[in-house]
Amino acid sequence: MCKEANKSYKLSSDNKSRKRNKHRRSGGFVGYKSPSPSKHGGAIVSSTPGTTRDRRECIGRIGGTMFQLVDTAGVDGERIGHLYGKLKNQMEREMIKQTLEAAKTSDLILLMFDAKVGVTADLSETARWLRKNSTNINSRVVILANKLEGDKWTHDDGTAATSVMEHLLEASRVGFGEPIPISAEHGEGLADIAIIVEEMIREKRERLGLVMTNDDYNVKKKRGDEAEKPLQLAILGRQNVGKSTLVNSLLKQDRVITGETPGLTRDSITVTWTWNNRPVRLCDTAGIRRATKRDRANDDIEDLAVADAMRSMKVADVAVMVLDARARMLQRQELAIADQVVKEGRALVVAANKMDLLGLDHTYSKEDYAQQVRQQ
Ligand SMILES: Nc1nc2c(ncn2[C@@H]2O[C@H](COP(=O)(O)OP(=O)(O)OP(=O)(O)O)[C@@H](O)[C@H]2O)c(=O)[nH]1
Ligand SMILES: [Mg+2]
Repeated sequence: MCKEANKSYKLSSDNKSRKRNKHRRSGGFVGYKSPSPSKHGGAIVSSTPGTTRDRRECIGRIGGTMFQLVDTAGVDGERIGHLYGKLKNQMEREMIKQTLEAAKTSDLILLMFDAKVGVTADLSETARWLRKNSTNINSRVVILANKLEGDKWTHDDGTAATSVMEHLLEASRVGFGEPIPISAEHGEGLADIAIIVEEMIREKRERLGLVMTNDDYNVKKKRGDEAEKPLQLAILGRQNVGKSTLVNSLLKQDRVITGETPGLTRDSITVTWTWNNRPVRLCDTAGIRRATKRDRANDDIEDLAVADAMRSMKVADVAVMVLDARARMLQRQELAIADQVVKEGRALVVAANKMDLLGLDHTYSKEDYAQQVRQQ
């Protein structure tokens, strides 16, 4: 069970039942709980392309095997163009940079395409891009043919099923071996991924000379649990005040996307950070606008992002509310957020950002500003 993202990957694979014709799935039982953000706090899922912007990590589990799972923003030819400066959208560039970082640091890259649509120029270009940029010699790319629920598509009846089989054949020529047919929405075909993950974990352990069994892991985890629990720190505030920039400064790396477009962050992104030898779970969240403004915008994704931010605040030990100091005083929305934090019994820290833009001089100092905010 993934705690932060609440994604549940319970996969149990049955290797013996892998006898299948070319694109049939294994008979292994697969249970995949698709994230339901409004209820469970998982990654925001929407049919709108480009919903995922940041790289979101959580712990996946297959049987007793644990691994780190990273969800990334989608890649296509155009977005790759933004990375190499041919196109100039800063947000797109930030998104693809995060995806590239995930690809470079992962052992297994699952490249997913819509098997009903087939191999597009975007998929071929992404495959080329991965081949060129994958710096980890031990990493492996596996193509997932998505949206193949049920078994109808395996019957060659001269109609849509035939084209799916052709798409799979085409995908096998992309250069990463045979694609694995899955249905992410229905949780089908994931046992085949489980087999690959288990294989890769075994290989990696052997390569690194690690002989830790799952029992060892559980003992270690239990000991760790008993030792020191990381402090949960949620960074909250209105849009564009600099929450993500603050997270990156603390981590000393471009871990989350930042930029001048308000509403950039969507999913809450939790990252482990060590401060003074103490583990901290640092959580960047979406900017929170007033409900009236949100109502006017009528954007479901924003509503889900705000709900995710509030959920992150509720599980935090400390909530840091970031202000844009230029406003010189707390906004009504900020008072409402602070009120919620206190009502939830979380410790509240108020951080004034963008002090460099405040125009401080002898008539108005940092202390004057702090005094003004405190009085509110
Ligand atoms: N001058 C100045 N600019 C800053 C500072 N902190 C952040 N910015 C800029 O403010 C803009 C917004 O920063 P983000 O960190 O993306 O803001 P955010 O609060 O995460 O925004 P959302 O995710 O949209 O809610 C970016 O263009 C940053 O470069 C600061 O201390 N000084
Ligand atoms: Mg942000």
